[in-house]
Formats: sequence, structure tokens, C-alpha cells
Amino acid sequence: MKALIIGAGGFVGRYLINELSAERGWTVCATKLPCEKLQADTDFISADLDILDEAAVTALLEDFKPDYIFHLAAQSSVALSWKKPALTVDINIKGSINLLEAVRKNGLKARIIMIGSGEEYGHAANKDTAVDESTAPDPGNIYAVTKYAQNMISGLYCKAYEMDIISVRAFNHIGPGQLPQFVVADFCKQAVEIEQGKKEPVIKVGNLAAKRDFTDVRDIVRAYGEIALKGRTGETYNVGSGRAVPIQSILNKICQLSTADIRIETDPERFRPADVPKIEADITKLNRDTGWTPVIETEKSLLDIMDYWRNSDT
Ligand code: A2R
Ligand code: GDD
Repeated sequence: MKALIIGAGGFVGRYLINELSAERGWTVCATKLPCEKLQADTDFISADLDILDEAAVTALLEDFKPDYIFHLAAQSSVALSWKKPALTVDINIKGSINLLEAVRKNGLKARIIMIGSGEEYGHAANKDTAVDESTAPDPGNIYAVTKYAQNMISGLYCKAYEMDIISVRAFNHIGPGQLPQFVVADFCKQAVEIEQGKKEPVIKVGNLAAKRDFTDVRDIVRAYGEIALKGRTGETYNVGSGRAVPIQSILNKICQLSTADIRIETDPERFRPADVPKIEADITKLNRDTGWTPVIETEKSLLDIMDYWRNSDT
């Protein structure tokens, strides 16, 4: 089995390389931006690729001829999408179209896994029950709009050109190595800096009332592998834990796990122009079609992330 992972220089990429190559024995070609380094303790082929360069995408497909393509490349930060809307649209929408066009023009029969987001549901997810794939999205930020556009465009290509495309809506994922632009990595890093005396004993926070559905990245990439093998063409799958928790409760847990005495301070800069109050995944469809269920407890993820920062030079 040959898998091409596009955008593997980010957080999920290194875990997906490991999942597909080391755990499943597939031949993996992983692409990164020229400025990035790829980290994984397993065999894989590395290639530089800017998804905005359609000719380069075409050339790579002709050369590698993958059976599966995992499209991770994105501007993945909701907060940054408010500050850089045009860049977010370019990478997330134009980049996805470049990939779909390159596959179409090549006549390649690869199965394409397009990684979208639970954020696509937006306000439609803000209800008592978890949100399933039949719910019509109502995105609440620029990033979410681009990912919903990716989902809709993928649907069009799948039907119009009979391409083998599956869309994923990944909810919040966490784990060692995530950048501190995301909430759990940020709070754990701050807590460790306090433990190490590098920072005053204050964790700066934004909107703690928001409820989000967190899953360990190692469970997430296992789901991607199962979806590639067992998912149905043209379908969208939620990937999450099935349980949303307030950011406040995650912060409380981090404070409990830390050896430091920590105060909390609200930082207005960390609030967004708008934030959907609750986003929770219904994962019934994914479980039914693939048998996948998450196994890593949040506490284990948090401990591993704290240890990552304790052992990090930055
Ligand atoms: O923005 P950078 O420099 O961190 O690079 C990101 C990369 N990327 C690109 N790759 C190829 N061509 C481009 N024009 C381009 N622009 C950005 O995609 C980064 O290395 C990678 C995405 O990884 P992360 O930002 O770390 O996201 P993560 O958490 O790995 O999420 C994977 C997927 C994304 O589609 C998210 O939107 C979704 O899961 O949640
Ligand atoms: N980043 C950050 N920093 N977020 C904070 C903070 C803070 O200090 N304080 C509170 N929050 C709140 C945010 O307002 C948001 O409601 C929640 O914590 C999660 O924020 P992020 O970790 O930045 O992630 P996200 O939910 O915006 O997006 C992530 O999950 C999506 C899937 O649900 C990213 O990984 C996306 O790429 C992904 O699609």
C-alpha cells in the first residue's frame, strides 16, 4: 500500500507517518514545506511540496502514484484565520482544489482522505446533543468556512468526476509536539515554565467557557488509517471523542497535574471576535463503519504533553 501524506511537517503529520509506516507497514511519501523538518522514527520518503503549486503536486503524483492520499496541509489555526483570512482561504481552499485537480487530470485512482474540521458545524453544533454528519454546518469563523468549502468541493469532485474521496471532520486533537498556538499545548507549556521558574506563576487564558471535544492525536491517526481502509466513498466522518468538556475543566486538570502553585489571569488578547460555545462530535457513524473508538484518556494525553514540555529546549 502506498500512501502520500501532504502537509506532514505539522503536528498530525509525524504521528500519521508513524501510524501508516511503522504500525501498518505501508510505503509512505510525506511532504513538507521547504522550511520544515520531518520528524518520525520510521522509514518514509520525504519530499518538499507547496500545495499552492499545482504543477508540483501533479509531478509528485506522477512520480509516486499513491493508492491513498491524506491531505493535511492547511492554515490550521482558528485564531490566525481571523488575522489572516486571505492566506487561510488560499491554503485551505485553493490548496485543496490544486490537489483534486492534479488527481483528476492525472486520472489517478487513488483514494483521497480530505481532513476537515469539527469547526465546520459551528453554531449548528451548539445544542444539547452531539452533532452528527447529517447536521447542516453553520460555520462560525473564517477557518471553519474554508474547511466547509473544502468539504463541499470534495463532494462535487467525488460525484462529478467519480473520484474516490472521503471527508473527515476532525475535532480538537492534542498530544506531545503540538504548537502552543493551541489551547492545551499552550496551557501545559505555561504550567511547565512556571514549574521551572522561567515565568511568573500565572497562566494567561482566553475563553474558558467554550466546550470542545478533545482526542489524543495517536487515536486520531488510527482513525484516519481505518477510514482509508473501511470508509465509504463520498461520505463525511466525524473523528472525535464524543464528549465535549469546558476549557476551564482542562485547565483545572493541568493545574492539578503540575507541581507548581498557579494563578489564572484572563488575557483579552486571547479572546476571538466570536467563539462557538460548544462543539461535540457524534461518532456513531465512524464507529459503525470502521469499529474505531478512542482509547487514550485525556489525563494520559495531558501527562505526556507536560513531559514533552519538561524535556523540551524551547
Ligand atoms: O503553516 P506551517 O508553516 O506550519 O505549515 C503547515 C502546512 N502548510 C502547507 N503545506 C503545503 N503547502 C502549503 N501552502 C502549506 N501551508 C501550510 O500544513 C503545517 O506544516 C501543515 C499543517 O499542519 P498543522 O498546522 O500542524 O495542523 P495539524 O494539527 O497537523 O492538522 C492537520 C489537519 C489540518 O488540515 C487541520 O486543519 C486539521 O487537521 O484539523
Ligand atoms: N489557543 C487558545 N489559547 N485557545 C484558548 C485559550 C488560549 O489561551 N483560552 C481559551 N481558548 C479557547 C478558544 O477560544 C477555543 O474555544 C478553544 O480554547 C480551543 O482553541 P484552540 O486550541 O486554539 O483550537 P480550535 O478549537 O480553535 O481549533 C483546533 O481544533 C479544530 C477542530 O475542532 C485546531 O486544531 C483546528 O485545526 C481544528 O480543526
